[in-house]
Amino acid sequence: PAPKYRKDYKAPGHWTRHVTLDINLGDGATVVTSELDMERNADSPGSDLFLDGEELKLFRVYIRDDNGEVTQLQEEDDYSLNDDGMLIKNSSLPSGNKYTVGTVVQIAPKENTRLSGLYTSGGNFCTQCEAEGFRRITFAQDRPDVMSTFSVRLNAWPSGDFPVMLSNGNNPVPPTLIPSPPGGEKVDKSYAVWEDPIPKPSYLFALVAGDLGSIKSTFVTKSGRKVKLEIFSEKENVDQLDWAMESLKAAMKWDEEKFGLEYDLDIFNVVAVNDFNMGAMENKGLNVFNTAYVLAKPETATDLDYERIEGVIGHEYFHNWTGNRVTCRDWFQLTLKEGLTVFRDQLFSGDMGSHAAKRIEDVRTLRSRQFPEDAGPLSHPIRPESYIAMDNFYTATVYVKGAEVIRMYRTLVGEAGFRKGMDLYFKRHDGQAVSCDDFRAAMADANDVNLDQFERWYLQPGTPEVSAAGEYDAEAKTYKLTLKQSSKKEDTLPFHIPVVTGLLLKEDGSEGCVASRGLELKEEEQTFTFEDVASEPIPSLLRDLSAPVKLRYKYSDEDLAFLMKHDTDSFNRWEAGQQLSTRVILGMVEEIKAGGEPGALPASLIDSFRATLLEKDIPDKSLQAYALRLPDPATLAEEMDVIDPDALYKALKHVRRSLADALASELRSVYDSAAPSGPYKKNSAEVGRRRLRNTILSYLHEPRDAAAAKLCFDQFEAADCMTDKLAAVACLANFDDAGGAFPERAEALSKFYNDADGDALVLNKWFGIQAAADLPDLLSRVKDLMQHEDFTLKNPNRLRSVVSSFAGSQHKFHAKDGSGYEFLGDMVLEVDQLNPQVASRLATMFSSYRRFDEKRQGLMREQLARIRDSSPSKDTYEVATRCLG
Ligand code: HT7
Ligand code: ZN
Repeated sequence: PAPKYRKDYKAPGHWTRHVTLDINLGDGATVVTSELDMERNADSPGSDLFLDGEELKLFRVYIRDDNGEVTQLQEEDDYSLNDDGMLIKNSSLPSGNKYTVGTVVQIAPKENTRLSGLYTSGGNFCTQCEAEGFRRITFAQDRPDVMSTFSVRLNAWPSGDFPVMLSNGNNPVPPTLIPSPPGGEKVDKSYAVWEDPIPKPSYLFALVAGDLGSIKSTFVTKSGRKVKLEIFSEKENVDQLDWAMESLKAAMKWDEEKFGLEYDLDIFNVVAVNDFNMGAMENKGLNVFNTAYVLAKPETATDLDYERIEGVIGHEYFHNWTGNRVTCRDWFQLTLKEGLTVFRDQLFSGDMGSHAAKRIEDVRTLRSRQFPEDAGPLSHPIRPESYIAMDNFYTATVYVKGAEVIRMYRTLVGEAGFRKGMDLYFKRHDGQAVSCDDFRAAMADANDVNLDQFERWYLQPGTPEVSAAGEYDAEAKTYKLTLKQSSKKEDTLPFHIPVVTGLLLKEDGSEGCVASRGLELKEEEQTFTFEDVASEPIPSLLRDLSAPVKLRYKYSDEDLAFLMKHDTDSFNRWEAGQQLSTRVILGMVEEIKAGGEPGALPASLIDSFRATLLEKDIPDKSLQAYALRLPDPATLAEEMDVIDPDALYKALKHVRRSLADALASELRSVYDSAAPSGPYKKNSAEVGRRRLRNTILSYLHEPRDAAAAKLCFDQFEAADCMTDKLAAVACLANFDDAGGAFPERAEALSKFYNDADGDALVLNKWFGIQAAADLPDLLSRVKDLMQHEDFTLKNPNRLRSVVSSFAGSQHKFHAKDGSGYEFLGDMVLEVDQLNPQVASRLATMFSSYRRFDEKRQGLMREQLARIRDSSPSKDTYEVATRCLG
């Protein structure tokens, strides 16, 4: 398959101004009649017309000129077909400026296992059109720079199976029975009409039809318009929709208050479906969601699930302006909408809860997912230069680093300046398909600043490193800070990096920060001077992680302990603790690699953990919990020259166990004092309390002895919500029950399964904790799990709950004999037959192979080559070949 290049962008020779669809959803095949009202692009007269189309059975193609005259087109004479679509010769098109192209095609939604285009989930019809799914429904200009209004008529039979028929926009005709002809055969058919008056690209088209339950509400916009809100799910789950509705209303209000952005239609619908490749989709006025990001009740959803639902509901809603009204010129610009919308959802979640906790969570994701991606063969700039399968570019880099880039604009121009930039962006580009350069220009022009160099964040991949060194002049009372930037990627030009820096006086940390400045590092090396610094400071650098870079500064252990205690930036207080534990863990990794056994933990680490554990004045218990968590394996692995998964596993286990032993009584007493004192509540204080207590439970279960098993089982039995229940059973899953030991494990897992009572999302958790358990024979247990009657490869959530959980838990995946790799290779090949998008994503789990020892590299490369050589889908082929380089 041939790649597409960003540099080759060309506007189309024709524009589709309006799309009329008539879709027959029957028991058998689905027939789609479409009419595209076209207008020639005056800039490229005489162009042929290309319509994308894939796996469509074509019945006929016709043209209607602007006098209403219809001509049937003939293959070869008038048009040609290939696997990608249809090329209609200019000579077969009317010479006038405007004309209509009609096609009639047949598709097979029930056989659609790719979950792209129109497919069925649980007997209901639904669509997923981003990035290139619309072409699997009908022939069309399936490219984001072609924006059209839509009229959709849905016809369905038998009518009783389709009480719900939805599409984008307004609904002049809700589901209505088609009258049978007098005296004729009874027609048990119904239809509905939807009109979307706001031009949109085809990737935002959606339809949903079937038998669903719903909850309803309304939202009155700031200008007084009443919007009808409705959230749909399978009928048995409607009791789990309230939180999504509450989150939606909060998001609508927040966007009005923070960005002045008001919803523009009279209807906003959300539908939850069980079979979905990603998290959710922002189709205009009809968001479609993976059930995992909608359904919640305390008995089945954890606090983290609730937070994710709030964030994703917000994210998809915010796309209405950042993505839908102003969309992408081409798919290379994906971060224009995704980076910006992730940033907006991060701000929203911070405003709804705690900014510091949210920032820590987001930085953990950046470091554990994006930094490794940027260090491996799939590394790409946030605005990629080429792709084979666009679906492969919904990456941590485009989304998460993209959001960091947007955050840097705000750091550089300030909150008010950022709002001015956003206002100008909407003023200039509402209704347009634009580029990342247009966004940057709006930010620069609104604030009268030069952001030319800032473009390098869009052009250059890789995680820059910033090293810092400071010098205090006691006589002059100045502090000179020298910052240097570098990159592991060759030919990288200096980035424009905001380095927010605070200074804390060593002698009297209690005075807090004496100076805080937003430094702008633009050269390879720059020195910044702080005046009037009374005594020697310790710098607090890159506050709140003001840029997606790796910072190097030679802090002593005492400096870090000082910052943990005194830094006025709560993110950097957490960061200092992470650095301290990273240092200890990596030191142990070296000892283990050198053939030794890991030694005792330094007293400084135990003391700082004790201090954090016993700290009484942390109002936000989530922050306290995060400060007690060790850096995750993926983040630690990033700091190793050659990743040694066995040594890393051993070191981490040793540190966790040593902390559990050294602080046993303190951990237990804080665990006990954090026990629930009343009925379940979902407020931030209670969420923080549960988070802290369950973080402590994960230490307390480390001895893996009878007492620890009992403690976990007691929590499991007493739990009044999924958060506490899952935390307990996840710990129990780690107890090795070989030979009948620890019967609590099987008992809890069996009870958990029975309590699930078939709830798909709870069963995903049940599969997930077992597939990620810390057990020696994990792979064979995973293979057994896949024989379970509730396991299926066809549902992406279920598949990931086993396969991705196993591979993501690292240690057994990287077993030296290559068994984990062979398992993943087999899975990729099998799933690729069903769903290439999901398979190629699984294949990316091999992408860090170059970071491992020769033997593991060879074993992973073998699997990648096996995948590449097995004629896989273009999605999976692209991942395998890019990994192999
Ligand atoms: N914009 C949406 C992306 C998405 C997607 C992409 C490819 C294949 C399937 C997909 N489902 C959703 C989701 C978002 O980022 O908001
Ligand atoms: Zn998005």
